Amino acid sequence: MLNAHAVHDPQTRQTIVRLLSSMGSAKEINQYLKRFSQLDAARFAIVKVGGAVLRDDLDALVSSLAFLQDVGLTPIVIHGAGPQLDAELSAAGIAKQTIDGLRVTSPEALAIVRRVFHAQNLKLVEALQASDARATSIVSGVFEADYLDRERFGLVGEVKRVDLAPIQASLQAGSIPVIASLGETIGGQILNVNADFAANELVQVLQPYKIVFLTGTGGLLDAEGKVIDSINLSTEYEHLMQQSWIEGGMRVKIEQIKDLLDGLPLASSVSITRPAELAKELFTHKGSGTLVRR
Ligand code: X2W
Repeated sequence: MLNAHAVHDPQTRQTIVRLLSSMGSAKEINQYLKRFSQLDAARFAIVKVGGAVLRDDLDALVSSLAFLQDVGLTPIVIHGAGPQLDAELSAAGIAKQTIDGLRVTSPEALAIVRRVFHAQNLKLVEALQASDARATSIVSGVFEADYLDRERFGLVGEVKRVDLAPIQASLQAGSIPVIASLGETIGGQILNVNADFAANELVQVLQPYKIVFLTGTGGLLDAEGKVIDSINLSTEYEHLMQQSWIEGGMRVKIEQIKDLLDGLPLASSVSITRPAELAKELFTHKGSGTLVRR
């Protein structure tokens, strides 16, 4: 299934190039459009959106995603809700406890986790629809999970299997699948799944061309706090990991991206950028955030 029928129409293509002309040359934009339009719909892009982006940058997120749909490309969106969960759980008097960055989730907390995930999912879907984009809310039926370690984490899931049916149905209708990172056991118990982990599982199954992490920082930052343009893991990984300025969180992130890319075709790449710069990152050589290749 080709997803980019609109991109094949010369008039649409001209309009797109005009819209993007402030970002790059017509030649390069056309090159990218052509490449993306030749991919199977499910293999174009997986876009991970953190809860902080849903809170702080919803308008830019919605217009960037709607723009992709206008040009005939349908990204798969998976989102978290970390800061919203912090706020709602704290309001309910539930103290935050994390182990290795994962939220220990009691039955009492899970009820709130579910409610918040559903609310955040609907917020994004409704905002997309209000911008005339087609989007489908998917809050269950994708991630079959098992308890990560019930003793330590409580109701936290580790993804065991990904069911693509709901995603494929949405893509076939030309609608952006908007997926919450909730899992369920075979027995039907809902579990809290870290959104980066869930995104990585989706990536392994779908093997997309582009993996995009949308963040507020706009990329990985160097010692001076400037966005690093690109990282070529095959030549730079060892050197980069020896740098003293790479602190813990960033080190983990780079390791995770390396693991992710190791399982993908060489042509696939990871981009970390901010919502407003998504098109620039996808359609120009220069890009906007940090591009990581292997
Ligand atoms: C995460 C799920 C939300 C998430 C949590 O409870 O915070 C676990 O830690 P962001 O905004 O993408 O960080 N789950 C088990 O990952 O959201």
